[in-house]
Amino acid sequence: MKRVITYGTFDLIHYGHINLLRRARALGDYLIVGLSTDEFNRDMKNKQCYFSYETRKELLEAIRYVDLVIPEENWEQKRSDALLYRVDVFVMGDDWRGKFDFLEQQGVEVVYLPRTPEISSTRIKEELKTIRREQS
Ligand code: C2G
Repeated sequence: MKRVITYGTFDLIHYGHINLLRRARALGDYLIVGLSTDEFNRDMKNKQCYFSYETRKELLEAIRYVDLVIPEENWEQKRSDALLYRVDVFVMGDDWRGKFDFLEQQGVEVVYLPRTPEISSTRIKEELKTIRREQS
């Protein structure tokens, strides 16, 4: 069984996330998602999520490409996660290109996939704010 892992915040799940998860899963037989906790987002990623960790986890677990969701609590856990979950392939969008190549030293294949253009959680939030302003 080829085990794949990826990490992210996955707030306001959109087709860019789904495109990433589908391609990641296609690289193996089992996909693990390291989901950024609310604390990690707030303290280390400077991200204010719309949905809580529990809700974001529930949404991810409903996606056919996702087999397991684990908490991402810090930047350093990728090495130990790769060992603990016997990961073969690590996947991220190419906005992270080069940032996690160190995992190759422990025999993990590192793959950066092209991001889906245009869409982002930030853009969705901005456009919703505009709609709300126009309606008020
Ligand atoms: N993504 C994508 N296309 C988009 C938006 C996101 O391919 N239009 C990918 C990102 O490249 C990432 C994944 O979807 O691989 C999750 O995106 P985010 O939730 O924004 O995750 P990020 O904040 O990049 O956190 O330790 C790694 C970090 O937790 C990654």
